[in-house]
Amino acid sequence: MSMSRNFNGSPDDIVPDYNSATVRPRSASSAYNSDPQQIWAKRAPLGSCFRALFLLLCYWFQLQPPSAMEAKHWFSVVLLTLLLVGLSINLLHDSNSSLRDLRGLNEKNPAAYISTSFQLIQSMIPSIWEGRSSDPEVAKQTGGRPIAPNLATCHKSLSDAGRPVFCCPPKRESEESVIDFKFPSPSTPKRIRRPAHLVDDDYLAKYQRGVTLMKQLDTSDPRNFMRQANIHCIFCTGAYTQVNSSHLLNIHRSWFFFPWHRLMIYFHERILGKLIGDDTFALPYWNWDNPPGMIIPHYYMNGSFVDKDRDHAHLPPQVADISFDYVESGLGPEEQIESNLHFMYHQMVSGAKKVELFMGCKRTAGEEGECDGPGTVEVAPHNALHTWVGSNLQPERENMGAFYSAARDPVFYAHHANIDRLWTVWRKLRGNVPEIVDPAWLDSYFYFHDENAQLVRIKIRDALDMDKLGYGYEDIDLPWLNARPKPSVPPKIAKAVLKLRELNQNGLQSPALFSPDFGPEGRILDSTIRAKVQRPKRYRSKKEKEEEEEVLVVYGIDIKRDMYVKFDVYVNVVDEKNTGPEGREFAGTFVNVRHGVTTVLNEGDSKMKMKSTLKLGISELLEDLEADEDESVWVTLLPRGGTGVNTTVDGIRIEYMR
Ligand SMILES: [Cu+2]
Repeated sequence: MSMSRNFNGSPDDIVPDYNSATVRPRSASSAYNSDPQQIWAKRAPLGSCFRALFLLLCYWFQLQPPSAMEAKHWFSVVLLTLLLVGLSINLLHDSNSSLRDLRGLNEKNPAAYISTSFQLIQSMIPSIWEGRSSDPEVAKQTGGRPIAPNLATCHKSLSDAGRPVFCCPPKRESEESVIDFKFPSPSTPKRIRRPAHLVDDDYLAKYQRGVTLMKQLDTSDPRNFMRQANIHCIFCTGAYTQVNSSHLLNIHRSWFFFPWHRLMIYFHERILGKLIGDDTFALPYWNWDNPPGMIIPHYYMNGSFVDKDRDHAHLPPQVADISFDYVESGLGPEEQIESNLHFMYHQMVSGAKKVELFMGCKRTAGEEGECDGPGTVEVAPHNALHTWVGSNLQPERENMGAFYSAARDPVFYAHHANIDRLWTVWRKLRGNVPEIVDPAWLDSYFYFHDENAQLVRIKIRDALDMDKLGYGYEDIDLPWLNARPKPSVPPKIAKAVLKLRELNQNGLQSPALFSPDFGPEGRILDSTIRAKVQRPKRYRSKKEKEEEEEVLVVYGIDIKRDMYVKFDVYVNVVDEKNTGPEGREFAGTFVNVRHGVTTVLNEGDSKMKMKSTLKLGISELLEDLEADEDESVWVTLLPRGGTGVNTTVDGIRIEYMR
């Protein structure tokens, strides 16, 4: 489907320049490293083939001086040369032990040398072939085009009960004029976002007036509060199809999560500033990762900040449970705060050592580029807190607890300001290195209305520099930075207990232990699942561990109904029921928030149901549990609050991520 609309007065110049771009990923450090040469090299580390060729030819000439060689020998040499040169072009990776062995053999044992050479060449061919064609994961990593919404396609939605839900703008945005985003002038004062628990009354009066004015705008004005809220509904339910595709566009559970939400609240903030005539106005952030900020900020109980659809048991002074289990944690305020800090450490530090683990999976255009794999912070606190705030009396836990209605609660914007801030904190912790340099991400673009109600097109690459965007965050302590959890049971004792339990599998007392591949039907998460998972590598050096994070992959997560789903994952845990994020055995969590609505497809559209993948970085955890030289680990999946009944999991495995 193509877009027909005016863009700066000149038609047709929207789609071509962004969508015809050939994508040549070039990252060297990112987890999305998609350079085909590197991927193949990883699969078949061959070393310098030129060197092999040289050694091989030298030996050939040693055996048979050129003068004594017949024509067919020359022919073989030329053939061999061509073959090796061809391979070398694709495979310039220098560190191959086979080749080192080859050189050694050259001096000691000529016969073994020749046979090894040919084995090496033989071994190259199938592995290169496989690398190119048979592994869908590899094929996926090598391609991918940027994503963009087709504004002419907004779909209707229906609630679970079949009641229509209107998220689409009253008039198609494809009929509006569009301009490209321009950074604000560097001379305009920077907007500094402050923690919500520290803002003063004057500021609040201003902010409150902004929200009131926004709510008073007519719904024909895209800056109207409900229209703002509906942007989130549109992008979380897949209400737009993608440009040049009949596939729906979603921004959650992938690498679009952080930048898209940044942009959404960025324009929201500027609109508020415009309405109150203050170009320094900045949103507050709900500082739920810091003890004094771990309650819903008090002012959300007043005036236009009120939303009656919140869980009344969670209003101030209740301490937030940032890894909400759908049932009350039963922890006192002090214990809850401590648990939250350990959980933050896990989501921001030990579980987020590689880009994909934090940012989410690589989603690119079309059905073929689809993925479903959220990053640590998106899963929780983000998802968990959405649900924790939403009303337990509403069918879909509206407002905050369902994506379609979440942004109707003013606290949404402070929640997302903190999410956005944590992105910058994580970035800073890793030295402000660009996290993703893949054009499929950088050149993806979205549309928002700016403070003048003008539709603006903006690329992800323009959403990465806060200074240029003209806003920033007031610094605040990161009390979770040193909250590294400790094993809840001394590791040696834990391992002895687990071994004993395994031996007594048939005994009445012992919980069943499954093989980590749960079969094509998967396993229902209606009760605790335990599996013994093999570790492909042991005895890794410190350097190897730094370069390659060990990742526990819970794959094939199939959520059969639109429900809140939460399960926690533990490694080598003895008593999971009494171990939370404060225990080092806690390896992470999976949380699904309700969407709240079903999108009604336009004719000819395709909707793909995809299973989700949870990736958990466990290198540091394994060290702390003294398990990093073990050949296997015991993994426990613990469904929370009865939320796993409609969910199956296909299995668990361990991978390594660069
Ligand atoms: Cu969202």
